[in-house]
Amino acid sequence: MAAVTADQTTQSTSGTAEAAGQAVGTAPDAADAARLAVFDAAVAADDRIEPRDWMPEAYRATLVRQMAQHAHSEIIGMQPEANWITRAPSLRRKAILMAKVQDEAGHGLYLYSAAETLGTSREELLDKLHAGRQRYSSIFNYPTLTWADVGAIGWLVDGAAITNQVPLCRCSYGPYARAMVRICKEESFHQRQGYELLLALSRGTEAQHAMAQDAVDRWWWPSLMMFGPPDDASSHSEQSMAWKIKRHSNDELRQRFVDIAVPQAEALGLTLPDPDIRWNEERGQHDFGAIDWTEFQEVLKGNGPCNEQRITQRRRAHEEGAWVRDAAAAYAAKHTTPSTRTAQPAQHVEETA
Ligand code: FAQ
Repeated sequence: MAAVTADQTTQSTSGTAEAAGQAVGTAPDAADAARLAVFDAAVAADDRIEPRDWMPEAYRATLVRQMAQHAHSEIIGMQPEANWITRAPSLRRKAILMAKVQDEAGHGLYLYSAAETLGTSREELLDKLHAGRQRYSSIFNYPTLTWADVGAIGWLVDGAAITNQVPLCRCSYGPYARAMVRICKEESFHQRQGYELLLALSRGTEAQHAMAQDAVDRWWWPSLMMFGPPDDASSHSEQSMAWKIKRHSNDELRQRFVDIAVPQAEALGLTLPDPDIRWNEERGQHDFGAIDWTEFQEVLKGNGPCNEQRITQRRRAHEEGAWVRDAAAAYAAKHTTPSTRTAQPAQHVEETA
C-alpha cells in the first residue's frame, strides 16, 4: 500500500481527526495515517470492513450505536404484537403471529451477535438499554389497541423496516450487512402477512373494514417517523453515509416508502390519513403532508404513550429470565470439562446408531 500524506488523510471518509479515532489536536502518526488510508480505500472500493480489520474508533462507535438500537428495537418490538397472540381470531392467525414474534427475537440475536464482533457484549448492550442509555425505535412506543393493529404493523412497520434495511445489506461492515440479508427475507414475509391480514379485514364486514382503517390511521404517521429526523436535523447521516454504513438519507428512504405505500393502500381499499398526498408529475414522486416532529421528539424523550410500559416489561422479562441464563451458563461450563468432552462422542455414537 502506498504511503499517504497528511493532506490525503484529512480528505478521508472519516472526516475529522476525532472521527478517525485520534485525540483532537495531535497529529496522526505515520502508522495511523497508513491504517486510515487502507480503511478509506476499502470503503471507497465497496469492500467490506471485517472485525479484525483496523477501523476508526468513531466508525466502531457509530456501528455499535446503530446496531444496538436496531437489536433493541427487534426485541422491544415483540411486545406490541405479542399482546395479541392469545386473542388471535383463528389458529392459523395465532400460528403466524407466534412465528413472526419469534422471528423478531431471532433478529435481535443476530444483531447482538454482530455487535459483539465490535468488542461489545450482549450483556453490556442490554444493561444500557435497561438503564435508558441506548435507544430503540420510536414506533414501539405506540399501543396495539385492536387486532387490526397486527395487520397495520406488518404492512406499515415491517414495510418501513424493509425499506430502511434492504440498503443495510450493502453496509460497509461485513457482519452487519450479512445479518441484514436474512433479516430482510424474514421481514418481507412479515410485511406480506400484515398486508394479507388487512386485506381480509378490509374486504370483511363493515365493522372489520372500519377497524382496519382505524389501525392504518393510527400507524401511518409513526411509521414515517421510523426513518428518523429530516435530513437537515439528522446528526449522524452525513458521516454514516460517507462510511457507507447508511446508503441513503432518512428523507430519501421515507419518500421511497410513501411511493410504495400509496398504491398498496389503494389496492387494500383503505385510505392514508394525509389529505396532502398526491402524485407530483414533475418530481415523479408523491408529495405528502408535514410530519409532527414535536411528537417524534417527545417519544424520544420518553413521553410516548407506551415508553414506560415497554421498558418496565423489558426489565421484568430480563430479570425473570435470569434462571435461564444461569442454567445455560452452567450447562455450557459442564460440557467444557475434560470428563464430559471425552464422554460426548460415545454418547453420540449410541444415539445415532
Ligand atoms: N426512533 O442522526 P439520525 C423493526 C435517533 S426494526 C428512535 O438520523 P441515524 C423490525 C438517533 O438514534 C426498527 N430514535 O440517526 C420490527 C439519533 O439519536 P442519538 C429499527 C431515533 O442513526 C418490525 C437521533 O435520533 N430499525 O422495525 C429514530 O443516522 C415489527 C438523530 O438521528 C433500525 O434501527 C427512531 N425512529 O439514523 C420488529 C434500522 N430515528 O443516537 C418488530 C437501523 C432517529 O444521537 C416488529 N437504523 N433516532 O442519541 C438506522 O437505519 C438508523 O439508525 C436510523 C436513524 C435511520 C433509524
